Amino acid sequence: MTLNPSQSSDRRQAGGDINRRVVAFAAMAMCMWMSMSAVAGVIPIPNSVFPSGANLGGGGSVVISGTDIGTDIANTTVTIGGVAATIFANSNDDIDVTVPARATSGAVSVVVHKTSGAVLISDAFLYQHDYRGARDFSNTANPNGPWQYGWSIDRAAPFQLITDPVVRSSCIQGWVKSGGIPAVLRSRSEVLCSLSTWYWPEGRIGAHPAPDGSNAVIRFIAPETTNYHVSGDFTGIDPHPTTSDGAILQNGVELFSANVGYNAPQTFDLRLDLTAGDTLDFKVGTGGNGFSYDQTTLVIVITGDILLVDGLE
Ligand SMILES: [Ca+2]
Repeated sequence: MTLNPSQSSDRRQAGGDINRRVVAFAAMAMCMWMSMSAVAGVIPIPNSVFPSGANLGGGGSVVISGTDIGTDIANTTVTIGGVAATIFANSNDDIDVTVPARATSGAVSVVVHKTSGAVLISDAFLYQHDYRGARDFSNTANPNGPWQYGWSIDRAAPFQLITDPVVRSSCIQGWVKSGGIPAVLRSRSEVLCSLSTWYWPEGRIGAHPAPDGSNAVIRFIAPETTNYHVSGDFTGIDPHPTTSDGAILQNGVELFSANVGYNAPQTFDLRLDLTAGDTLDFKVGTGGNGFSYDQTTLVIVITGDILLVDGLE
């Protein structure tokens, strides 16, 4: 098949019209874009959600970071899995939110809404049935679901809640008893935090004893009656070095204890039958030689058998 000259000419004419229309449309679109940009500004792009998960009860503190993401906070909202997350702090480049509760486990999306538009981070956040001391940490609520942050005069003494205002620095946040310590803190950084004399691994929860020998305590209260797998470690993070002690008590009865040095994890791996309401206290003391340089971090992972049989895991 060949094209006759008129057909070819018509098509060239048609092509020219299309080209002119494309150019005109592009120019119009550019004007519209420039106008919208001038009015609304550029939408800040989040580059991380940290930690990127929670237990189903929610309540944990999460940092959403990105250049200028925390500006114009009065006109900013955040949803996690379609439910509003409460903003409780911000700086120019991050927003701190409290995670909403959720009925089922699984990945959900995070959306940051600004006046200039909304940014979707697909499947950025994972709800799980287990409990993790660091991931579930709250900078706004104490008690926080099954978790409480506090202190005791010594290892055997009763737990007392810390009710003083929280501290929040460039890379740590948390609960500090009036006077400075004991303290229960969590790194809010995705990288190793070098602060004071510490080398604090990203995302870890920590506990520091006091000069009078008072222990810092992280308490877990069993939400269900079942068998629980409790695992993790105590690790010193001060090279001067840390000389603390770590202990785990069930309803005040000691199950585990270890002296804790610098960068040498003291691990625990327990199977425990707990009744709903039973307490597990994770305590950090001075090691019997003073409190200096005793900043200690913990990994705590708790999984209840009854939570694994609903087919969602
Ligand atoms: Ca010590």
